[in-house]
Amino acid sequence: MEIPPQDAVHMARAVELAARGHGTTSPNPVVGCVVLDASGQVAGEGFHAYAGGPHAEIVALAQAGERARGGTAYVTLEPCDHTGRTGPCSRALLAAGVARVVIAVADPNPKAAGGAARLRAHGVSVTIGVLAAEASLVNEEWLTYARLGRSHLTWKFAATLDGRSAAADGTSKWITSPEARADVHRLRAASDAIVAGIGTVLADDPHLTARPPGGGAAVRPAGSAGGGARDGRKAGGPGPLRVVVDTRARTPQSARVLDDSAPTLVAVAEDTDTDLKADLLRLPRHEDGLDLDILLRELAAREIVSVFLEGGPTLAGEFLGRGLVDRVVAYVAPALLGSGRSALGAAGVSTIGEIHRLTFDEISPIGPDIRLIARLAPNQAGSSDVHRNH
Ligand code: AOF
Ligand code: ZN
Repeated sequence: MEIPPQDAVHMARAVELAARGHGTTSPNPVVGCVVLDASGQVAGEGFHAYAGGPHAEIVALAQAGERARGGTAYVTLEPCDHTGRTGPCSRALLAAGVARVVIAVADPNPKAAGGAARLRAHGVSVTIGVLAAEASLVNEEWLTYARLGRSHLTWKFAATLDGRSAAADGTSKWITSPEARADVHRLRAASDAIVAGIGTVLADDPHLTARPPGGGAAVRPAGSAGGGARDGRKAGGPGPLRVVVDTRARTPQSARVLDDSAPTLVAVAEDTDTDLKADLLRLPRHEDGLDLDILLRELAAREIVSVFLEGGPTLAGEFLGRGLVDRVVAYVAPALLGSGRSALGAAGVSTIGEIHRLTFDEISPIGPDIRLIARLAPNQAGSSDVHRNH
């Protein structure tokens, strides 16, 4: 079948609309929709803004009204066929009399999938796969969560040009600029959880809260064309969940991460004996630490779609070595140390053939520093047809 050239134009607009939901839709996907009338004029646009709110298709159809009849709908994710928090979009598209539906990515959520089949069964012409790569990138976090049944993980670090995150004596304050640190707070605010290891908690006593300048612009790094400044995820809520990876429960009761500014989970080994007063998540052991794959599955079960991993190098190396890092955000300062701790600890590489290769998505100046965003090869951590259990 010949794909009309305007399909790419309208789907690109739908991807742009989807990006407006970044940081606020969790645990739902970001989705955008454009509806054309029968003559090919844009009649309605919409995006999904928050879980429980109307789906993108419903917003666009409401704007189009009667003009949708005989028209075409472009959607970045297959229309749902289920009644969840809201009703099925497949039926809404049928009721509106839309003649053609163009979809970028099929819905991996088994509860909601089936919209394309229902539309076809009712005589609607359905095209799937237009701008699938772009639509996958914009919805990367949710697709990882829905396909693999684990949270999507972004590892962030700050380092000197020679890749060091602390000086020889362990001091590490302010390697990067205030602008870079403000940017980190924006990325934290757009995440569902912030994870750190016990080493970082003992060394730095961080709050691990999101304190974005101006109170909460959730801006996502990659593929975020048109991603706008919106209120932070779960606006008005307590902010991202804080998670400490702490096999032997060494978190001091007085640690800032246990204050009441946001909820906190302390992940400890199943067999750790402790009287720490905190929400404990008991996990099986794996080698010297915890089973991090199970950690990300447990977080997904709590509807944590996106995880922001900060500190320290040992924990980052373990996640990377287990194939659990999806995206890397590096803040690199124009400074040199020559000695001191490197940003990344052992990551399962003993010979050059085992190197972790990434591709750069974005290179941007942030104040005097640069921010590099890179990703691991897609689906390196698992097969794309593993479905999440709801
Ligand atoms: C969205 N927004 O625009 C579309 C979605 O709980 P519900 O009723 O909001 O349904 C959520 C599921 O619906 C979601 O996991 C996805 O599979 C499907 N499509 N979801 O949140 C949208 N089109
Ligand atoms: Zn829907």
